[in-house]
Amino acid sequence: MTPRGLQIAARPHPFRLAEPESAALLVIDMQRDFLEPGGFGAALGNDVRRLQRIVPTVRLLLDAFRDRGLPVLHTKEGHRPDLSDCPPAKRNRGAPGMRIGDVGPMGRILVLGEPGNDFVPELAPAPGELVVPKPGKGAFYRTGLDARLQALGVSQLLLAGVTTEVCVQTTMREANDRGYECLLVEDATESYFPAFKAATLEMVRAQGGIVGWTATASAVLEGIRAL
Ligand code: TIU
Repeated sequence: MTPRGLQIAARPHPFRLAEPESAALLVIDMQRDFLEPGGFGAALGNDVRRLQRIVPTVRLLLDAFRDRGLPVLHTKEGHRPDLSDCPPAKRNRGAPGMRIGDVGPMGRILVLGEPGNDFVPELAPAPGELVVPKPGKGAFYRTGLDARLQALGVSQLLLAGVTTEVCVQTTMREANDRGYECLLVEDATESYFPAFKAATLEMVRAQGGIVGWTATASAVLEGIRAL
């Protein structure tokens, strides 16, 4: 049982943990395709180095959840090799040097099973942790994630990963609409655009937490350690 009143110091107000096993860490798309040169993020014209600095912080969260035996899930954005799950509306977006499915230095861009589509080594899933491949920005679109979370008895999600205003925010909104309480870990998420990250954190917690909560990783770690 959670000690009565156990909370994470969060904004716009404290985040009360439900039963410990009800809170899962959802790590969004910490893949080479977004964090390393030669992947999808770089092909879109982004400076991918910005995203690399959150890796140690995400690792601290992973270690804390693992130590406590709390649920951990990892999403992975990618498409089938035949690209049957990649609509032209996605493949043709932007003006990238390489498109989804083209061959780059880490294999085919944003294609499941390619070296560049794998997780960065420091954040590789541990045995038993769920990996959720996803064709879209949101982790609930064509994945079965909702059913998996329900089967685990999860009602609260602590979100980390990239990019803040694209896949993370989309997933957080999807989760909120499905009834999950969501907390976005401020220094365990990153964007190619600092202003977009800042705006996302603000819009999540505005209006009394219209989408959910935000908190620092140290506040989350303190809350988890108290469990
Ligand atoms: N381009 C961009 O910012 N993000 C994505 O395409 N996917 C994710 O955010 N994972």
